[in-house]
Amino acid sequence: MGQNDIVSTPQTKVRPKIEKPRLYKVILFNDDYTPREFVQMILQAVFRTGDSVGYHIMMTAHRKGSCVVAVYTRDVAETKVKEAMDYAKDAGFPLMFKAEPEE
Ligand code: TYC
Repeated sequence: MGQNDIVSTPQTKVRPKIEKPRLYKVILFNDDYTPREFVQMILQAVFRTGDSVGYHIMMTAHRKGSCVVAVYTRDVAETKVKEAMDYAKDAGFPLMFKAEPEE
């Protein structure tokens, strides 16, 4: 490089665009057949709600038709929905969960 060459620093910074992972809510739906205690057991075993939160989620679904259980990344939400519905199916109950993307 010659003595009079100008070395300029780049004016633009490279900022990689990092997208936040989309979150999925797990929704619990009411039905007329699954016992309340069984719903609570699933909420505690699969979604780690604890006693009191599990009871309130179950009762909200019972009274209003559905209730958001929790929010996860897509993989976790779908795995938990499958686990919960497999438990219910094995026990012969029609309990329904769905994973839906958040707006
Ligand atoms: N409705 C059910 C009953 O009376 C209990 C129940 C609650 C079922 C919530 C599903 O998501 C549910 N046995």
